Parts: sequence; structure tokens; C-alpha cells
Amino acid sequence: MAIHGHLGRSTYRTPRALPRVYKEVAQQLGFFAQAELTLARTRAGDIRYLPGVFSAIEATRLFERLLAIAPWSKETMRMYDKMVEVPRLVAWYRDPEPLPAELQMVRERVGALLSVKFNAVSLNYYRDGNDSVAWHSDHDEELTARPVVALLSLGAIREMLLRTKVLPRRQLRCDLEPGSILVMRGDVQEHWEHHIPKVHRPTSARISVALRTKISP
Ligand SMILES: O=C(O)CCC(=O)C(=O)O
Repeated sequence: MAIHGHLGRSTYRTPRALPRVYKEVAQQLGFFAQAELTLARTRAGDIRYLPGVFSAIEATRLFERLLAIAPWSKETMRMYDKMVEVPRLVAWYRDPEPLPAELQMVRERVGALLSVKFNAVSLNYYRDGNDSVAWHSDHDEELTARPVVALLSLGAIREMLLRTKVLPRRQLRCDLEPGSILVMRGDVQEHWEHHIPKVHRPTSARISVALRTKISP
């Protein structure tokens, strides 16, 4: 995993220990069960990265199963005053629709780990490096006031960028490894935006499972 950041003119960097190709092989072999990392703290929340919540084998099985069963569709997003198509596929599970067993298992494990009762689940499917999602924060009016958003990564490692909304911006960069969870809690959505950029080299598919807390199911 690599985390890089900028705060004003100061820069800190956790060096990548190994080139990406070695890391991907090591991931598949189940190495790299690293410790949880707090990437940023806000007044009433934080951004945390938890690697290895699901093993490499579990992540691969979940990826294959969700790819096969999810009701994938295209998505549009409001960008300033226009609705634009997001270059990725999504799948939504709306209550009271039952969740597939695999997603119930994910919700239970992540919910127990974080002590959070998640009541909204959606999936994002980045078919290759051309798929991405632009800078945004999650401010769906159905979310609880200070929501918990947990993103489980499956499949290819993709980079996530996070930045503060106010200037001078603080920016973080985090490689989202399969089986890891990126958690944004509390007032993070008020103060930070996030983004999955396109990748200009051959990149295989990634699925993220987004768990959120909504006002009422
Ligand atoms: O795929 C991801 O991990 C990011 C998803 C995301 O930013 C979103 O759906 O709001």
C-alpha cells in the first residue's frame, strides 16, 4: 500500500516497499496483513484504511460472485448544473429487497468490525483503467447526518485520491488493495472529497462494495 500526502508546502510520504507487480503477486499469495492506518482526522470524524479485512481468497471469490449476480447498470451523477454519465457500472440493493448472502456476510463482518449498523449497500464496477469516478463527496440526502461510509475493495488495486474542500488543500493518495476497507466517518463528507482516477496502463477490473448508514431503510 502507498499513502502520500501534501499539507500546504510540506509533503510526507510512506515509500512503496515493492514495485506494484510484486505487491500484486504477494497480495494473491495472501501476504501483507498490515495494521490499520488513520489517514486523516477531522473535528468530528476520520478517514481510515484497514487492509486484509477479507483474505485474498475471500476477495477473489467475492469479486467473481458479485460480478456474476449483481444487477449492473449505468449511472449518472450531478456535476455542477449538469447530469453526466459516470464511467463505471453500479448496482444498488434497496430495502426491503433482500441482500444476496455474500453481501449480508460482508455487511455483518464490516459492521461488527466497525460497530456500525449499515443499512445501505451498493456496488461499483470499474471494468478497466478507463473507468473512474470524479471528485465528489457522498451527500445523498438519505444519509445520516454524520454518515459512516465503508468501501470494500475487490479485484485490481486502484488508487483513491482524497482532498480537503478548502484551500490550501491537503491531499492524500491511497492504493486500495483487494480485501481492504477504506472508512470515512463523521463529518468527513462535509470537509473532504474523494476520486478514483483513470489509469493509463493495462488494468484489470475492480469492484467496490459501498456500505453506508442511511436515515431510514
Ligand atoms: O470505488 C470506490 O471505492 C469509491 C466509490 C465512491 O467514491 C462512491 O461511490 O461514492
